[in-house]
Amino acid sequence: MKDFKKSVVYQIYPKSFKDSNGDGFGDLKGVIEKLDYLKFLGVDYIWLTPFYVSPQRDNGYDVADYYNIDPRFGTMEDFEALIEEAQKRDIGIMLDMVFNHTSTEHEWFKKALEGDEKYKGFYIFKEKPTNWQSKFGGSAWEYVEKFGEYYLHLFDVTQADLNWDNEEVRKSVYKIVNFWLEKGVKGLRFDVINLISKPEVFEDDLIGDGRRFYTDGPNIHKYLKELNKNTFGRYDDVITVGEMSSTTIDNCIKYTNPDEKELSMVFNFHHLKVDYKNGDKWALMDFDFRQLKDIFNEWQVGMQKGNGWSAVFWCNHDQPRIVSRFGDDKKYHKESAKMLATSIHMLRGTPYIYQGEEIGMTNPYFDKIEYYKDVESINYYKILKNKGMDEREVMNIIMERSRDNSRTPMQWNDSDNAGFTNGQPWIDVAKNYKEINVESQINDEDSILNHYRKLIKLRKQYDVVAYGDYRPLCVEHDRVFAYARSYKDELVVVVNNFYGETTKVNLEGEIDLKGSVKILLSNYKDSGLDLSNLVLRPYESVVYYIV
Ligand code: TEU
Repeated sequence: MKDFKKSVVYQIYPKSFKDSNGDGFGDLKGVIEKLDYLKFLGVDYIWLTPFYVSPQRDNGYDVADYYNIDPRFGTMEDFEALIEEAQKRDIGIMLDMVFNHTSTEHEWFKKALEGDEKYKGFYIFKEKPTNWQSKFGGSAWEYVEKFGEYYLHLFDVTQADLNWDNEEVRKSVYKIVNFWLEKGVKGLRFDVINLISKPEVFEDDLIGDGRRFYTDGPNIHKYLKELNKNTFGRYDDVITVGEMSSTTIDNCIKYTNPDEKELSMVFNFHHLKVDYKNGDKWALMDFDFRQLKDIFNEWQVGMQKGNGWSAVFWCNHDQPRIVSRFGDDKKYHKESAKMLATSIHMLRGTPYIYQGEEIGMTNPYFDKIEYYKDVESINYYKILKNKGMDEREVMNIIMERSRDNSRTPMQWNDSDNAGFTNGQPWIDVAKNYKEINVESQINDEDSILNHYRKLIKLRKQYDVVAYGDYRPLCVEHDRVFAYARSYKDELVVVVNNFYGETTKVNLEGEIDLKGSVKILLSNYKDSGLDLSNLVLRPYESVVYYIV
C-alpha cells in the first residue's frame, strides 16, 4: 500500500490535458495516452478534476449527474480502462467530489423547483436572504418567484448549495462516493468541503462577505467523521484531501490528525493570497515575501505540532501559473521554476504538481476578455468595468488573476496546438508552446521537467524528506526562504533565493556545521558548500544533506 507521505500527486484538468478525438476538448482516452509519461515523471496518484455530466458553467464543478461521465470526456468504459491502465503502472486515480453544491440542472434541483418537498429540502431556501456575497461576485442568493423564496449559491447562480443538515442529502452523498470507490478509485479530493456546514441562524455579515458564518461551520467535523465512517474509512488504501477555503491551522489539525478519523490531508490557500492587495484577489500588488515565509513557517510548525498533514502546492486549476506569479517567466525562467519546485517539494507534506507546472508553463497573457472562458473572470471583468476602471487596467488584472491562466492546453510539443488537439481547442494555447513543451525537455537532464523528476526521487529515497521534522532557518532574511528537515541521523537543509539578485546566507549558529555537507540537488552547477558563507545567485536553490 502506498504511503501518502512518500507520495506525489499529479493534478490533471482533463478538459485541457489531451484531446484524443479532435473535438478540441480533452478527454479520458487522452489521459490514458499519457500514462507512460506520468510514470516516467514518477507520480503516485493522478487527481482528475470533475468529468461528470455537467452544463460546464463552472467547467464541471457544476455537477448534473454524479454517476455518469459527460460524453465530452468519454464513456464509463473509458474510465474503467483508465483505472486498469493506471493500476498497471502503480498509479492510483483520485476523483474530485463536489458536494457543497450541485448544478441547477441536477434532477434533485429540478424536482425541488417542481415543488417536490423532499428535494426542496436538499437545498437551502429562505424567505429572507442575507447580505452574503457569492465567491464569483454578486449576491449569494437567487430569487424563485414560484416559492417567494431565495436559494443559496456560494458560487455561481447555477451551483445551488446542498443542505448537509438533511440526513437524506448525506446518505445520497455516501452512495455516490461508494459507487466510485467500488470502481477502484484510490483517492478522493473534496471540493470546498469546509463550507458544507451552514449556521443554524442565517444573519447578515456587517464586517465581511458572510464566509465567517459558513467556513469550518458548526457540524463540519461531525459530517466529515460520518462521511469517513460510511465510505472511504472502510478502505485501507484510499487517500483523501479536503479543499479548505479560508480555514485555520487548528481546524486543519482536526481535519487530518489520524486520531480524528476525518481526512488524510488538506489544501489551504493562505500562502496564495500574499499578492492580494488588502486581501482582494482583484487588486494587484507585488507578493509579500516576508508574509509568504511567515505563513509557510507557521503552518509547517503548527501542523507538525498537532500531527496534522498538508498537501503542499503552488498551482492548481484555480491559480495563475506560479513561475509567472512568484518567479520570473522571462530572464530566469528555468532557475526560478526549479527554485519554486524545490521550495515546495522539500516541505513536510504531500506535494501536488499541476499539469504543465513540471515544464514551467507560464500565464498566457491573453490581453482581450474574448479569450477568457472562466465564469469567475468574466463576472469580475464586468464588476471591475462597472466600477469605472478602464479596459487596460481591468485586463491587466484579469491577465494576472484569471483562473484561465492555468487552463490553457497542456504543451506537449511544438506542433499545432502544442500537440493537445488536432481540432480547434476550447481555449487558446499559450503562444510560447514552441519554446515550452514536454518534448523539448524530456531528454534534457538540465530541464525543469527533470528537476521535478529528481525531486520526486528524493522523496522516495530519503525518509527525512517524507517524515522529517521541520525547522525554519534564516527567519529574518528578506530574500531567502530556508528550512531544515531532520529525521533520525539525517539532516537536510534547503535554501531558496526568491529573487533575481545575488544574496548571502550564513547558517552558523542555526545548524551544526561539523558534519560533512553534500548537495542532493541544485538549480545551478557548483553551488557553495560553506554554509556559514553561502552566496546564492539569482533564484539559486539548493538541497544540502548533512551527516
Ligand atoms: O474552488 C474553491 C474556490 O474558492 C476557488 O474558486 C478559488 O478559491 C477562487 O476561485 C479564488 O478566487 C473550488 C474549485 O477548485 C473551483 O474550480 C470551483 O469553481 C469552486 O470550488 C466551486 O466548485
